[in-house]
Amino acid sequence: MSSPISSQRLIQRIVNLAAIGQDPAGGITRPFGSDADLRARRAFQAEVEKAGLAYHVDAAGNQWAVLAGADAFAKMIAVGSHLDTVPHGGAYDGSAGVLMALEAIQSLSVAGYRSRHPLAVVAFTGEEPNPFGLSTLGSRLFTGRLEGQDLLDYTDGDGRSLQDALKRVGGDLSQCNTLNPDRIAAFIEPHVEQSGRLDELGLPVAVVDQITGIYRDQVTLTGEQNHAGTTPLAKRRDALNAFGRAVVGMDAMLRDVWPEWMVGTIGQVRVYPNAVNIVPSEVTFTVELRSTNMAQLQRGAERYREHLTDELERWGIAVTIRNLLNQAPQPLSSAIQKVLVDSARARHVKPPVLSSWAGHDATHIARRVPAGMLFVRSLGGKSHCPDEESRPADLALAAEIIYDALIVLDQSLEEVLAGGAAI
Ligand code: HGY
Ligand code: MN
Ligand code: MN
Repeated sequence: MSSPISSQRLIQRIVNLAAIGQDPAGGITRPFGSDADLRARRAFQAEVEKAGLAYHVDAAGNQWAVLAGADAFAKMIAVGSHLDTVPHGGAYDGSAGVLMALEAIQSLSVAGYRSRHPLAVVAFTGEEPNPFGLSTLGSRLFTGRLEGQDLLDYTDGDGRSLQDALKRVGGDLSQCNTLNPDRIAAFIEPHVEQSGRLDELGLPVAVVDQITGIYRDQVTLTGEQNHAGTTPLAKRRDALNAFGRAVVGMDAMLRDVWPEWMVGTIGQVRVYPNAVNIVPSEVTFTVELRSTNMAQLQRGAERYREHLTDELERWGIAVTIRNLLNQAPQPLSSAIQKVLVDSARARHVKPPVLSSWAGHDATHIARRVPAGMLFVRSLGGKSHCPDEESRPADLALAAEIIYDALIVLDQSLEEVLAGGAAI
């Protein structure tokens, strides 16, 4: 199937967006609510308007670019991802998905395709962890997994209000109860793979069958602040020393019990008072576990919690644990997987079906709407780092597959969704 996808336009947009939020310390830092986030949103809006699509922002701050459909009663078919980044992140996570979606829908418009359904590009608000401690914010508000009313008093560590941050990008927590995911009939999230499986297989794209579960805690270890020279080893209650035991204990548990089934990360640490000649009295850190098996995820969480408490309380360290997230793995629509596989095959590519060990907005959308994901090869399997890279030809191919899949969904949505499985 031919298409007017412009690889050059797609790559130029990725390059332009990557210039926003460049961090002098490395990579791109564009968290939700930052000036860089605001600038990226404006740049996306400008591209949407240039492409001739109708633009609006919903109460969750999600940005929508819509190509109108012929049937006034037909539900929308949406494609997209997110524009925010992790600290010191790369140019492809999220952004490439939004821009592949824009390229596909703009190309349908350029080709004069008259769709029955409205076709929409969506850029969800704040997919990555942010200072408010709420990742996948836009998709959770959109699907009612988070209630805007419950978050009106929410602030970040510096006392800035979530409502103010959301209003700055055109949203409003008090209006989120008007959001209605049922006006969407199907959703596809194109995304870079972020791991090295496709690169190792020498394949450009994959179709995703499920998205990992994610469990997150914030842990505080409290010992006692004292003089680094005058406090004998036997009398110390050193919170940082205890933290070291916690790290080694969690790593040993993961390697012994679940080498294939679970990964775990301690990614954020704060030490108090963090001075060269003081025994540290407090360490706060995050623990994250991921598994595609919910029972394993729960067992892993229980085991690390037990280990931490048993091991560290013996050393006179108080352990406080606050759960931040306990998100189940999410299967994706087998009907949409099939459309994506068939569309790839029509372009002479046989995509493998892979599970995602990264989290995505599609997790939340899939709970309400038939949803699928298309992965694009990440070179060297690098992500959440400045070295993230995908080939222009792979990205353009993925945009073509999305282009074709949108036509199939638009023309035969009911049959596709009724057809279900069998890839
Ligand atoms: O953390 C994640 O897996 C995602 O990249 N937000
Ligand atoms: Mn990410
Ligand atoms: Mn992402």
